[in-house]
Amino acid sequence: MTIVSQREKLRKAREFLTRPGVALGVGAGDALGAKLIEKAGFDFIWSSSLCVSASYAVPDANLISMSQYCDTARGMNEVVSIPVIADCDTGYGNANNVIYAVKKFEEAGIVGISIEDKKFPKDNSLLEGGRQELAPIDEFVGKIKAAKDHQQNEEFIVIARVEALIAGWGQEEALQRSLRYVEAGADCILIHSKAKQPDEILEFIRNWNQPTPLILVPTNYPSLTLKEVEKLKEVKLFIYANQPLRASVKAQEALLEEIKRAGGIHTIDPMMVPVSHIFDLQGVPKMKEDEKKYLV
Ligand code: SPV
Ligand code: MG
Repeated sequence: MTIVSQREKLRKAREFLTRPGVALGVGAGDALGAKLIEKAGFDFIWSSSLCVSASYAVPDANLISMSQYCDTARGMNEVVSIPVIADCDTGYGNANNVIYAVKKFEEAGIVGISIEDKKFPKDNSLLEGGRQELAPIDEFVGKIKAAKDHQQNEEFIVIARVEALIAGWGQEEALQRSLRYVEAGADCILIHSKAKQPDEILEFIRNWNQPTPLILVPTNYPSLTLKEVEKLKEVKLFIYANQPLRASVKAQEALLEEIKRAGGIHTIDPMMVPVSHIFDLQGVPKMKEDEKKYLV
């Protein structure tokens, strides 16, 4: 990895919001996952609350602490040269918690945070029967202002994530909330939907006649392709939030089943990468070069 400064990452991330086209991010739950995403050529890492909490095998419901999320995001940032945007749920409490989170995530080299307008503790937005209670608008406006007033780097991005469609409160509510959050200083609006088709998202976008960029997370409506999103000039970031996590669980379950079935590990080579591949991902070649220079 070439070492890229936080300043350069911030600059790159800001560019995503203004340059033509759509920047593509993928969700990670740890540093190794982040590295794979960078290697595959994506534009940025989404430090996903779902993926990070899944790495602890606990529900995505604010059970682990802000420090655990932040340390994980820091670990990702340390091994990639593309920007890391952190999913900070509702900001881990009230506006005081948001102020502290901004300080800690900025110190960790993160280029931006997303906070969502649900009540703390939140439930995952895609959870069937999950608690999708929205916070009062003014309370969330306070959080956005608190974040913007306390960021140290001018380019740091504060994303207001609107959960009105997730909560079933409708387009009007989603639009009204988004406008208030933009007024409060949000740099982008992440408009989330759990509908199985992109219709409600497309309706929202049609009504969005603001210069503030939109962000989409198409997990539940995968029929919306990048090609189609590129035609929607309002959308600047597109996030595949959890697909590598789900693929790796599937791969690991299949492998474990095969080991049990075969009564040994003699059949599973085609299901794995060689250990040398893991060494490469860990940066062993660079360590060996360093050893030649510095070990006597
Ligand atoms: C995440 O990746 O943690 C997200 C997206 O917040 S979602 O799981 O769709 O809520
Ligand atoms: Mg999340």
